[in-house]
Amino acid sequence: MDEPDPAVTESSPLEQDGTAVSPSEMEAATFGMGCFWGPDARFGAMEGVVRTRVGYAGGTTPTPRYHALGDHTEVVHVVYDPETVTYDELLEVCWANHDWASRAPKRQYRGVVLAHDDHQHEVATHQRATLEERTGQSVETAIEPFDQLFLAEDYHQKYELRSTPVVGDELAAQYGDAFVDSTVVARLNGFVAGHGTPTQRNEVLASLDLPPRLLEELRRRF
Ligand code: MHO
Repeated sequence: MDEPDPAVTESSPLEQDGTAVSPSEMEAATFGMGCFWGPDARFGAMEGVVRTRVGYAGGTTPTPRYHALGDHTEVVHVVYDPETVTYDELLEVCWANHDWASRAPKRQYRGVVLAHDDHQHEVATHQRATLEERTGQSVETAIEPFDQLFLAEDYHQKYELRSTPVVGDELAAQYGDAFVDSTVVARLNGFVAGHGTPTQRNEVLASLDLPPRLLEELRRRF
């Protein structure tokens, strides 16, 4: 599969002020940070992130699956609005949330920044150098050009939310195919994992058109 087109969002994502963001203004970022469930939730809760997906990348094996990864690595693929969140900020989150100082025993879990363009490559290289200077430790995380993303199986997408009792199944049913790509679902996935602020949570909950009982259940999980 080719790199997912950032234009394939479930609908025009809304900014805080309610103005729609044009998909053409979106950018994508891809990081390998160990098991992809955690990063999916962490980035999903961030303002400016409009979509998260987990998948396999960074290798050459033609059609990786979870149980036949070949030389690929688990990654999170993030689509974001650069006017709200910068690549620099996403990268900071990447360094802060994976073990960049060690080489993972399995390639499946290696740390890798897959740069989508020269700018991302430069920013990542610069941040890596700064990190090494600041800590005196050498960074084992690789910086490589992004090639393509192979979408992971459905049960890995928004794993934290999907595995939350009752609400996971109900939301998956409510959203259907939009579950994986939805901005709101990405946020909820982050919130059930403990990310986000009370203000963010309330805003998202207030925007949801869901049965009151489901809203109440969700609220209990944050
Ligand atoms: N097997 C590990 C990681 C899963 S991850 C999608 C676990 O169950 O926590 O590689």
